[in-house]
Parts: sequence; structure tokens; C-alpha cells
Amino acid sequence: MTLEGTQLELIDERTLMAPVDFYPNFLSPQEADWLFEASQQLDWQQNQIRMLGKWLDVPRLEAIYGDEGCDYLYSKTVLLQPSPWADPLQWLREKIEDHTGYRYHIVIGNRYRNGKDSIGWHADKEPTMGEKPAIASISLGATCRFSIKPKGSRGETQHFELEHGSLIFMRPGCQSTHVHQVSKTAKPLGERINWTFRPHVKGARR
Ligand SMILES: O=C(O)CCC(=O)C(=O)O
Repeated sequence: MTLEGTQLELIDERTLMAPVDFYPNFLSPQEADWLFEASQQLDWQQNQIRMLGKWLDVPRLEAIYGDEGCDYLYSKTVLLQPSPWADPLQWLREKIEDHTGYRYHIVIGNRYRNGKDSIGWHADKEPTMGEKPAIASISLGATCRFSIKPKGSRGETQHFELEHGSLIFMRPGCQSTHVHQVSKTAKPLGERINWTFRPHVKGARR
């Protein structure tokens, strides 16, 4: 049996949709304001990454909180060592766990100071997260454009406008099939803080 063109298109559209769930109003405006202000007081670092034989500043500030011993190494050169959970992040962790039904052991923060800060196309595939991690990502502050596309050349890029208080949930398997980014923009853009909640193989059992 052969499939007609329209049937094939339908199948492609369905299978290539990014495996994410988007909740624009996950936090109330009051919760989002409180978390944004509390996040600004936390411990932010300017890390360096080794690329093409050079050490370069990561184009954003970073932070990590989490269970003891849950170190996180990415791009083979940037080692993040978690501080114990800060109260506002522990509150957010429990809210996200209740909502998504998954457990998270670390949270990595990205602080984009303006439109020149960014994160390039990547998938989060570090083995310390285990196989097929669920990743929950919270946005605070300025709205940014989050883009996601299938790996390889097939399928379209999808864009989400991540507003203050929104949650985008990347389902298990998403990191194997898709890459994502937040690109630079020439438009004037205020500060934005993003928290990605992730599992870790050394996480505390709760
Ligand atoms: O800032 C964002 O929304 C994306 C962050 C991200 O892609 C990551 O931490 O891996």
C-alpha cells in the first residue's frame, strides 16, 4: 500500500511538531515579579567556554542550584557546581514537579543582560541528566523568542514568545530529536532570567 501525498504531509506535520508544552501564564504576575526580584539577588557567574582553541566568555551569566554532588559539565569545558537550593527556587521546583509529574535535581539559571546575550542552537544531552530527560524552563523579565527545530535538515522551526511567568516543558526525548536556541536581537531588550529544571543521576531520592 502506498500513501498519497496529502497523507504523507499530515504524518510529517504531526511527527515533526516539537515535543514541548507551553504554558504562557504558569505563574501569576505577583509570583513572577517576586521570583524575578529574588533571582536577581542570587549568585551569578561569568563563565568561560573553550571554542576553536580559545577561551571565550559565555554570552550570558549563569547560576546553578541543586542537590549535593550534582555537578554539571557542558560543552566539555564549563563545569557548574550547585549551591544548595535557595528558598524561592525550592518553591518553584515543587510547583513545577506538581505540574509536570517529573522530579528535578538541579536548576540552571541563564541571565540575559540585554539583546546581545544569547544561547546558540543546541540540545541538552549531558549524560549526567540520564536518558531522555524532561526539562522544565521558566522565563522571568523581558519577553524573548525561543526557537526549536528538528535535528538535521527536515521540518520547520517553531517559535515561542516566552513571557514573564511562562513555562515551556521539553518532554522526554525532545533533546534527542530537536535543537533549540534563544538568539541575539538588535531590538532594545531588558533583562531576562531563565531557570531550567533538570534531573541528575546523582540527585537525592525523594
Ligand atoms: O533561555 C532559555 O529560554 C533557553 C535556555 C536553554 O536553552 C538552556 O539552558 O539550555
